Amino acid sequence: MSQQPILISILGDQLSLSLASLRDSDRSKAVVLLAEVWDEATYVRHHQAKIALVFSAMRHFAEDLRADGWTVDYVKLDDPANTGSLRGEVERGLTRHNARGVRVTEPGEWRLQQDFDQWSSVLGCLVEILPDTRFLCSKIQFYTWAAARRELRMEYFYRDMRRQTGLLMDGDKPAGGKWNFDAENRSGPPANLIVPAQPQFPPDAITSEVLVLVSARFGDHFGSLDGFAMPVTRANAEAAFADFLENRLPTFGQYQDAMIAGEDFMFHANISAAMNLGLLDPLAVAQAAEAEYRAGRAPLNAAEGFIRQVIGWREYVRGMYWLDMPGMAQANALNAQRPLPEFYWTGDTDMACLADCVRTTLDNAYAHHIQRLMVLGNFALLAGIAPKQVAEWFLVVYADAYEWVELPNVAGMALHADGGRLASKPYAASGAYINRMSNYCRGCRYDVKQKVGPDACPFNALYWDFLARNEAKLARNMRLANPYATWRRMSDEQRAGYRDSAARFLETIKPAPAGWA
Ligand code: DLZ
Ligand code: SF4
Repeated sequence: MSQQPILISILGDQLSLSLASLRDSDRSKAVVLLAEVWDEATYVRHHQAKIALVFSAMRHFAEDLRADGWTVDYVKLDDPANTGSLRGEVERGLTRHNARGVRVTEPGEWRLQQDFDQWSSVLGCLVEILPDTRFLCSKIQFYTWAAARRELRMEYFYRDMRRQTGLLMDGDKPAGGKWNFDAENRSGPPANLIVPAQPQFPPDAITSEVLVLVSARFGDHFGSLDGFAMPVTRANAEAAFADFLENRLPTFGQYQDAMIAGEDFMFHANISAAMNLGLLDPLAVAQAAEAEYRAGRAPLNAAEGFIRQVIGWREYVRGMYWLDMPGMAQANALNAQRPLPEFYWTGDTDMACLADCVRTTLDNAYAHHIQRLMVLGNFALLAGIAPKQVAEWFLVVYADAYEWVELPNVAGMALHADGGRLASKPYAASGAYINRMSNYCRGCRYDVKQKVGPDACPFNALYWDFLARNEAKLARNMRLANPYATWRRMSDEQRAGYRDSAARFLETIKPAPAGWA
């Protein structure tokens, strides 16, 4: 290279050839740096499969970049000179390539944004930070949307995104005459439901090498690498998504909220890990889902439900994250202080629903939406587990979890720690909900129909205990008017029975030992 090159530093979840920092650069005057670093692999003790996925996808992406004509410098974790930090690797890269400056795309997490903001002064060179254009709504657009409103509900944001993208629009009207078909996404699972198998992507040579590395260096982290078969390239991810469109999208809408013991993926697309890494483009997947509906191969409630998650909820939580950080990480509106139970790490509990949700999390670094929200999240909400501990757990255990998406979902949606900024009411539910939406209760030692006592489903007493404990904060919420009216109609004895049963159950929960996460 005749003149000093620019160093383009790409993070492990920025694996898109259309990335802003690449799109604006000249291949002949740039070196792309990808670095596996100890700091990113351990700032929380990520699930082993999550680390394997990120490293393998990074190594495959380096190959894609080279094939696309880029000069790539790839630093492996076990390179003896590896400093262990992103900043350290960028500093070494600048010297190695005699580069004149650094170009990056903004990171997905606030802690890294703080770090990037110092790079220019610390490294003593020009550091250009470009917006992440893989999101459909820029931060500025979201801040402008938020500034004009008192209540920041996803539904109105989603409608704007539908209008902006033209997805599922007939002129200026929503397809089918309604914006949201959520009410048609709530069937429980019938006994004979057949769920198609997930596509598998067995390890190639690159992934096999990564699995050996992760097992040697992170073998004491949560989770298993057995049967690792996640998509690690764009081609894999596109094949996984095509399989979803063909085999599961038509049924996805109806059973979006259903759970069956041992059916770890149900009809879900299971593309969030690949999409959050950058292997799939959100707009393209939403357009493909619409095309299935327009071609008559998928019903509207399925296509709309899927598109709402991708262009509505996903973009909305990302906007809320940047709007509310760093406060979001500290929020604890319900003053929940209980430590995280040990069974979140081991799955060792008699509650069949929770045991199965932790098991799939250990096995797959995945649980589907309703398992996360209405079993794992709901229990943490009702039991009053400290939001920071719950958030850290979710960030550790799921392959798709980066703080921009995980924290608003946990602190805002699941735990109501933000006092209702994201969700108009807490997603609190008793055992009856889990029984309606799953077959878990049939295999449980607790009885979902019993209200109190040692054999009653713990969710039942915990539900009323939660409402009673938080009455001063929640009773004025119109959406909780019915449950609070029921609570007040109960006899003193009934109320005391629930509270006593909940207290006895909570006493039996063993907290996780310090240092798990
Ligand atoms: C999650 C992750 C892991 C495990 N390892 C790396 C790494 O070694 N190098 C890297 O650039 N990125 C890694 N990542 C992804 C980052 O943590 C992610 O970019 C930030 O959390 C921002 O979303
Ligand atoms: Fe879960 Fe209660 Fe059903 Fe057991 S009875 S599976 S604890 S909801």
